[in-house]
Amino acid sequence: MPQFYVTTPIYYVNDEPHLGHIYTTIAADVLARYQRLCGSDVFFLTGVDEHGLKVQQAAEARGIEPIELADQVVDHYRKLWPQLAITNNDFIRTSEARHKTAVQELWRRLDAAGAIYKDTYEDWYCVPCETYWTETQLKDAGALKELQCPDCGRKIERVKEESFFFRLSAYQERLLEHIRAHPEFIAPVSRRNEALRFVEGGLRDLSVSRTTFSWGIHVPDNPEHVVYVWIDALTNYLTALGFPDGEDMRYWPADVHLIGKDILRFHAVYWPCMLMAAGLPLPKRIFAHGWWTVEGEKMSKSKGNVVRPAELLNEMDADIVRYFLLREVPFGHDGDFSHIALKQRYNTELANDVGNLLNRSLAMLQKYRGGRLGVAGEETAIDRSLLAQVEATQRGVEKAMSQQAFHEALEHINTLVRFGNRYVEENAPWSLAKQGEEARLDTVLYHLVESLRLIAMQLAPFMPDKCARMLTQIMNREVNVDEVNMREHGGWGYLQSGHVCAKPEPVFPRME
Ligand code: ME8
Repeated sequence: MPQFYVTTPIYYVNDEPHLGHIYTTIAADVLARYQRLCGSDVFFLTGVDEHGLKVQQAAEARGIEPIELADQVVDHYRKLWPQLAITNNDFIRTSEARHKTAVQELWRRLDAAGAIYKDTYEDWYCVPCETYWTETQLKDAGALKELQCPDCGRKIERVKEESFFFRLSAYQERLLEHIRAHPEFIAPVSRRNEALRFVEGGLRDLSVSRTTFSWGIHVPDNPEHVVYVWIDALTNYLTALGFPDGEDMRYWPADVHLIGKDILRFHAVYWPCMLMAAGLPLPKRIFAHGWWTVEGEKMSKSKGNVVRPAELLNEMDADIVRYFLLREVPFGHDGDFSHIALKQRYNTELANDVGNLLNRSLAMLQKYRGGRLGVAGEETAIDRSLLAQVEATQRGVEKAMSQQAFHEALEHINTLVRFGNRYVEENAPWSLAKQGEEARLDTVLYHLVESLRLIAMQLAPFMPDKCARMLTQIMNREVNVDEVNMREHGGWGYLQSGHVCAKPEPVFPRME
């Protein structure tokens, strides 16, 4: 059975879940569900990043211990994911014992490979980004005078301490070769170019330990030094598989790390170099998605416009959020979240197109045949076109999903849905009924219902609950989408003549 390992970033526990967090996690869930549908053995990982100065400071500001803050935020994540129909196989917390084992083991390997050395560090540090900056980098970014972080614009601070360093510079050439030889390694292309430019600009050894705070994992046999939070965080992708010798290590290397564009450098530069140093295979792909604005504005706490998932879920079904986020914006681009756009997408593509096709098809089947499918007779040109369209959709979706082009997958499905509605108009089953063309009527109704079944299957990774309801009406029994799979159910002709469908019930009522 093919294996598929997909990950999300692990989210900092200094903030409650927001739109950005659910975006990556929903995308990862759709990939995981799609791969399961296609028969892969899937490992889907998400979790939280609990260590580092940023979390320590957030806890101090609340007058609690970092672990208490983490426990609170973890609770929210654990409650949220099922509400969004997220089917992660594991949820990692970096405060867990298994993670300490993995981080320290990775450290030992880096050390044994000669990739770690001790030196003194004096530089600038951005706490919100947990990123170091040299004076040259600040000067180049025009940020030296104001002492602002070139990435986030917030205040940076001077740090001077003894530190362990990772010989990042030693892996520069190998990394360049790897990126050049594997065009699919970093996506989309704009991010691949960005990573290439960064590496070509020269890699500087990376400070990978801190002595000025304690909230983290200490360096093996060296309790004064805490492992740099990004080294700690990135290792989570191995921890969950039981690194170093757990059975689930068979899922490594990851098929895709989904991340946001702001954390590209850590995943596309630091992480591969660490893995090379440790003698581990590199992930097959790193996909960096874009950022959402909200009603045209940057999302920020100070503006008070942060989209909180709990509020969204009060207003609408999780499936609608899932559909909108992956349909509205090509994955990899920035986009804008607006209630008007969401309502428009929903009403046109789901209520009008999918909902209408389902309702009218099942309603006609009820009206003319009491819900019972007849024998599909001789095929005409338009039937063959519909079948060709079904097959083209399945192929198109497969290709799009292999590239994380969710919006394209959905466009393929929507094209088929629109074709289905045209098929209804052109065949006018109501006229066939009136004229007593019984055989043709049976053929047309069969084609409609069988297409709908396959449409629901293709849409199921995106909208598991809505599609379960579609399939339940079509199959006339409770359908668990997790048990549906392409091999058994993905071919045309699964529905047999004589099968009785349920009465239609609206799955996509119009949004007012
Ligand atoms: O970066 N639109 O955690 P994090 C889209 N702990 N995505 C957004 C967004 C927006 N407006 N705002 C934030 C971390 N994000 C680290 C990761 S992984 C080993 C460690 C995304 O909680 C952002 O791009 O700050 C990032 O991918 C994710 O939220 C997590 O951010």
